[in-house]
Amino acid sequence: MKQKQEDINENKRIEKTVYLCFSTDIIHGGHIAIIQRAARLGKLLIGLMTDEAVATYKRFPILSYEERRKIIENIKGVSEIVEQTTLSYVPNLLKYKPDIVVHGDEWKEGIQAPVRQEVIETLKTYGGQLIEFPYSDNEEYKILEKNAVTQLSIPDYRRGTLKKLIGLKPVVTAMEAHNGLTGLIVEKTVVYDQGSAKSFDAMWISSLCDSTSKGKPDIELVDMTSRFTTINEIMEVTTKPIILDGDTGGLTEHFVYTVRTLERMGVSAVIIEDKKGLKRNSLFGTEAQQTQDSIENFSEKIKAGKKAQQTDEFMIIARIESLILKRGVEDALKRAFAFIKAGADAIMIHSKNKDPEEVFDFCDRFREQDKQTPLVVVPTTYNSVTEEELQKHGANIVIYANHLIRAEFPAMQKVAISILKNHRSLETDSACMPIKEIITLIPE
Ligand code: SPV
Ligand code: MG
Repeated sequence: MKQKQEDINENKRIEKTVYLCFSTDIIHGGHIAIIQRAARLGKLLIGLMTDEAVATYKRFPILSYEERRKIIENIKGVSEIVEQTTLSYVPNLLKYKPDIVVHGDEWKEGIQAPVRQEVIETLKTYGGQLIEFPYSDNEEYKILEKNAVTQLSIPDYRRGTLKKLIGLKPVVTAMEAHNGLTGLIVEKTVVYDQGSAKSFDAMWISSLCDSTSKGKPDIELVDMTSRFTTINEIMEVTTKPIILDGDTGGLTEHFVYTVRTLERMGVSAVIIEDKKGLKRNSLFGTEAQQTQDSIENFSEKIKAGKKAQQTDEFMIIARIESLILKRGVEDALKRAFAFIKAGADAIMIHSKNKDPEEVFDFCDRFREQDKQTPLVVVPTTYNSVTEEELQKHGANIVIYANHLIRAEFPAMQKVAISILKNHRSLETDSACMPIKEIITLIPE
């Protein structure tokens, strides 16, 4: 009789489907314990987050989806693995209708709370159940995660993450950073909206912002040694891939050294623009005297850089200034194909028009002939365009080139003015972040 009851229980157990989402790439005892507990409730379906989903909400995964899948499918108790492509569980819950969703109870608070709420509401629609296990705050596991972050900042790992992201995401976004603090903002800012997460994928070390933060004009006056110091400062406290605005690249004889240094540092890409002589910021357009380099000279510079390059992951990106200098889309296309022939890994097309039409035109015509080479765009002046629209026209990387410094300057100036006017700081206190908050930004 006892045997029979156990059989019935066993059958009931098998009937239930249990869903457990996994995003981690460091599998430890805590994960095994939760898998075992979940498996006791029924047939265990693991929703394994894709690399893109993990990279967007947490950090770049050290182990790829495939590697993680191989490990998890061999853990006792796991019946099946399915892809979870978003932070939100909803698409998978509606698709697989698991009877039970299992999670640690730590997600009741903080960034995951809206994701949890969505799970509860979706389960309600078909009579599913959420089971939460008490979360154990194990110090050892926290150290493992810290070590993973350290590993991500190692040059040999960091360098390749840009190429990987281009392969993973429909569009890669980069935000400018000009010091450790702005680097931390790019690294850590995440926005959660309806169960999805969005953060910047990469950092742009702008010549304009690096120069401006030093109170200098953007004319290649801040030398490479100083630019390397800025990069280093940012790298020390962040892990996301770095794209350097390399201005004109300087003399070809100098550029080859720059390439090697950047690779050694773990920078992912350098973008050099096809200008020569005294470089002025592109947003001056034709108001400033600027000279475009010849296709031949610039191609030679690219070729030399590619020859000097030691790793496969580093990218040399050619930036075309034809639209800035009002030479038209035809000239820009001619240059793009010549620079790719010279070895450029991607093309950046720049424009200072208010609307994106000429950039769209360039991208569409470029994509008619080349479906592969990544395209980079910088929508500073044509800023009503969305990332999705740019992506539809074939753009792969969208750079927000100068926004943090432009936000910083007026905010600081306003505070300075208020203190001068009031002879005290009380009136401006609400415009300043409390010290308690600002220190939470800084890693220990
Ligand atoms: C920079 O950010 O320094 C750039 C982009 O080169 S732009 O300022 O638009 O020329
Ligand atoms: Mg620049």
